[in-house]
Amino acid sequence: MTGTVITVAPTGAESSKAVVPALPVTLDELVSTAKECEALGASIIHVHIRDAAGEPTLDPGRLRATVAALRQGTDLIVQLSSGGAVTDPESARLAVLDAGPEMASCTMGTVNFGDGVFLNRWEFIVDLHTRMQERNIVPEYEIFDLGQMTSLARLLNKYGLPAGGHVHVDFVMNVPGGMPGTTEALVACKAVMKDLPEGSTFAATGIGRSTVDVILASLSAGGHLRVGMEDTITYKKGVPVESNAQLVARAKAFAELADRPPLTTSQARELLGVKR
Ligand code: KMH
Ligand code: ZN
Repeated sequence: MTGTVITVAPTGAESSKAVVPALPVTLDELVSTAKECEALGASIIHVHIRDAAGEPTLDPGRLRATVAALRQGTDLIVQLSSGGAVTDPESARLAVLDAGPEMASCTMGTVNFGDGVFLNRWEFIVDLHTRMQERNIVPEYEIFDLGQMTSLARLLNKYGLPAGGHVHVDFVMNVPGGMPGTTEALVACKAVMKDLPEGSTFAATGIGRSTVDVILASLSAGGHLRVGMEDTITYKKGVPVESNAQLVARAKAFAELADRPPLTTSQARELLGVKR
């Protein structure tokens, strides 16, 4: 399939509504953002949710309601974050799977994350991977640094393929503490794709000002794209992002220029082995 899977990551756990008023934090805001982004060519939504005060939460009831509302309002592949915020305990992160998403993230190692630590112990990763296998939830393996690709190869060798049988990774680049958002780093990660099963696919996202560099590098290397206000709140130097739709529209334009237009939601499901 020659098109591009565009994932939108609209909210994240790091920005606050007070500082970024355009950030979708309520369920209504999230669903209308999702609809806009789907219409522009997004096929996956990577979801972090907020509580009534706009703070990050992994509340099980809210997660279930979010999955239901996104399913009802869109055909997007719903990918819940199992990463949460750096302060979330492992038990709450594992319980995210109980909300029954089609996909969930699975980060392949511990990384410094700004002033915090995004902790992902080996045993925790194994737990996430095997629970997703049991529940037919397709993982997106999140890679913040090169060595995490080696951990992924080890995970798959020891514990088998994920639900759906297809391996898809996302290079999350330029987190302060992780790999840089550069073409060189992306090429290094792509080189290690050879250690993953034949046909494995990758997407990439560049945090902050590396966003456009990473879009261009990923498209030119045959990769897919993730964009959204989880990853960048500045459209270009000195210009705040107006909406997630603005970022998806830009990603779509780049993908079309590269002659790899956005895949539809059903094409993305077929590629990634995701069953609705
Ligand atoms: N919020 C970060 C600490 C994920 O969603 O799986 C973790 C994160 C990764 O965003
Ligand atoms: Zn996330």
